Amino acid sequence: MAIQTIPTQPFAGQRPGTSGLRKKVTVFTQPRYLENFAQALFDVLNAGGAGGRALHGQTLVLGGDGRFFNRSAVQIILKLAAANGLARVLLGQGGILSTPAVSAVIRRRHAFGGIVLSASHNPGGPEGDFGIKYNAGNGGPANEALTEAVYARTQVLSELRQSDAPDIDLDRLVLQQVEQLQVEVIDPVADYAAVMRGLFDFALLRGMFARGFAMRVDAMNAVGGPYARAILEGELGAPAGTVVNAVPLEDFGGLHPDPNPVNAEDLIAHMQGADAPDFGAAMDGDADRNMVVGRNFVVTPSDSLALMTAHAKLIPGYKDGLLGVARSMPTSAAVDRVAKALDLPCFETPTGWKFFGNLLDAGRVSLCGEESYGTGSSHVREKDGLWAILFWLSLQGATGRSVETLVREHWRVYGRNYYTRHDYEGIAVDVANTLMEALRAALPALVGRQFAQRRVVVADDFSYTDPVDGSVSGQQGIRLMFDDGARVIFRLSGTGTEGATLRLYLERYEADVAQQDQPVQQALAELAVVAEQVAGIRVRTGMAGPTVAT
Ligand code: VG1
Ligand code: CO
Repeated sequence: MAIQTIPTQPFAGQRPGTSGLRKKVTVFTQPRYLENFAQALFDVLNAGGAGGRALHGQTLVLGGDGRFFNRSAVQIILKLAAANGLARVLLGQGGILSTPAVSAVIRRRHAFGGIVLSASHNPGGPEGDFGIKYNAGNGGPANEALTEAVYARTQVLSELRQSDAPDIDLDRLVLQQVEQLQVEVIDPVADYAAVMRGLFDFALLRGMFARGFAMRVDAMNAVGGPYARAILEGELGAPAGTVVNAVPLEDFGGLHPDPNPVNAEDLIAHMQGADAPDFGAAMDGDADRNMVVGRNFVVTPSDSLALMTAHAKLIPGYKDGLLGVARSMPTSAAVDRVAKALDLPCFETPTGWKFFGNLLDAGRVSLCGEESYGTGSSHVREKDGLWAILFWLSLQGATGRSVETLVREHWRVYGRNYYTRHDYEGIAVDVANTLMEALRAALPALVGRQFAQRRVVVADDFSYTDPVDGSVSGQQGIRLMFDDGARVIFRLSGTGTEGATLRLYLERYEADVAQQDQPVQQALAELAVVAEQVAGIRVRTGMAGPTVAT
């Protein structure tokens, strides 16, 4: 075994997006593509790119969502890690670790950081997507300064350092050696399960299942399966079969592991009808997203965050109250109303979990959420699908109320924020950019403009100044805010791998209980018309409507 120095050339476009570097598998499997990115990351970290300490002699956590190329990518990264001075890698068995589990392991074991191999909710398989993301010592996604430094490094890289050692055994829970690097294969679930035990009343949950509470969790053939099975069926005594599609498959069995009513239609179908279970839930590819469903009733992620905030004191891990809450800008303002009532600080951040890290580290917030089916708390530094499911299960156990009753009561007290997201996928990149530029240029003239009974009070391009480190992130989404609290937001996705995806977010507030039961798309139809009038999406893209509306 020897460490070799291999010449390489930069690949264009290795810039991480909303959540790491995501590309087609066919791109990632080009010789030296993954190697280059990992080498650039190690170079930046060894130069003190994560707060001054070098990576040399440190411990890194490594695992992924089990998608196609996961196992090969692990072997590649280990060979580079061994040649770049790491002392130890904690590797999830089989190369498996969910995103929240990576975060939990980094924090519990005081690791230097971790690498997540996942393209999250993007489809997998040889024709699908792959991804890689670095998480820092706090367990959270690297900040923009670090990801930009890694990108810059990829553009000038000329050498790889890697070991020519043979592949290691990913599946046995033993200590192995690659050069001087120790690779410890760990149980992917143990650390994560310990964190959950510390937050929730497992005895209460066990009692619910003992009394016949029926639940269906769809893991969508992705990485959440082993976690949900071990905790729900193993520790909490839910009947076998409570977790379906529970074995992570390289192509997710052809499913699109994005837990929304469109992609998780099988779960939605099971939650309809008289014999439906009490509670349904789904997770995404890397198990950081969640969808919560009651009998004949789907919970909007923005409402979920608001409701969790309102009831947090019922959960042992949050019984002393919350420090504050944060939501991404496009997420509905439902949580703002709860925060106001509870006198809690409430922050609005750009899209992407990395922006919550500083607020969590500084003790300014306890719960965070995004409209894209992501909720989480200070227990890790990622959104966490199974945590959210256990939270909702606990709320039902503590109150004796159903999902639907909990949400309807919430609307009665706080009002309802009707909310939808329209995705226009696969737009030509230049068409999407021109659309956004035209909108930006039109902003000054939009302020004060009247659309039917509403008037625009704010029209801007969202810019965020991190209250902890003062860093500024501009151009985070175009907002039209109206005098009645309604909002229309436009932004381009930063996780796609084909063309551009335009996301249109629509929201309006309804205080009148008698008006809270309209079909969502109907309730927001007027705002969709305004969006079209302002942005000309259909004219510019030639699309008759969104590809997905959730
Ligand atoms: C999307 C979501 C965003 C989420 C991100 C990563 O990003 O909108 O809220 O944080 O995915 O989630 P974008 O840039 O495509 O809108 V995951 O579960 O894919 O890591
Ligand atoms: Co995800």
